[in-house]
Amino acid sequence: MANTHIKDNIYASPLNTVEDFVFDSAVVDVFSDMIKRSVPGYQTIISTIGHLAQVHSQPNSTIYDLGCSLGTATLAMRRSIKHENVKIIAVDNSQAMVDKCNLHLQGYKSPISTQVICDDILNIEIENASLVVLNFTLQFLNPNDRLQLISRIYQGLKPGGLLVLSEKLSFNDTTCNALIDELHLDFKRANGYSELEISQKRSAIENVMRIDSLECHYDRFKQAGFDHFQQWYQCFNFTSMVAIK
Ligand code: GEK
Repeated sequence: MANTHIKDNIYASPLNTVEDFVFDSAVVDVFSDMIKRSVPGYQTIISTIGHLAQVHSQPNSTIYDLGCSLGTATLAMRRSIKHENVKIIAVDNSQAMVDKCNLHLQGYKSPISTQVICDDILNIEIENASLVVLNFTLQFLNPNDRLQLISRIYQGLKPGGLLVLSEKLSFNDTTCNALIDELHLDFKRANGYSELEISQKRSAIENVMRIDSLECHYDRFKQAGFDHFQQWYQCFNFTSMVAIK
């Protein structure tokens, strides 16, 4: 597998103008390093998604990994599923991600049919799903499109089916928000990111990634039709929630 562990130094040198963040080939090359050094608990969340797939996938159903990037969650699920006739559909709208995801998946043998689609997740029909994963993807959608996506996921889930939604959070209390945000920045500093890298990345991503509060996510789950939902993980301002149909 080529180029998977290249160090992220995209924002290490001063830039004249910091453009909006895009998931292009430069990001794809360092993505594995970037996400591990930026998202506290990423590995725990990935392995728990694998475990949830083992326990909650249903025979003769489809699993969706929406915003699959390099396919890390897909791989974790594929390794764990023991049921008959389960297929995985992984979707990302970055062609560079999809190409690398395909390479990544080809590196591991599996009897589970896996389709990687390059498209906007808003265009994907969700049907006969026992598990849908949105692992740090919803935050990149236009806020006006989020409810309709979660509603379509609810409609497409089988009874007992699960949605796993991982997101960066904002907090309504500005004092707490500032403290927890600083804890996250200290996590990035401890992982070797400089002040320049942190501030240039922040400028690049602020128009692209618009984060919601936990209350907003819970309201949206309710509006979409879910009666059962709960955070199962939080570290600083990063959470993973589960909603059950
Ligand atoms: C992981 N889930 O490693 N349609 C399809 N893909 C999209 C869209 C969209 N509208 N918007 C963004 N993306 C992964 C990590 S990364 C999270 C997910 C992060 C894709 C985008 O191209 C990128 O690959 C992914 O969503 C978000 O478990 O970088 O913080």
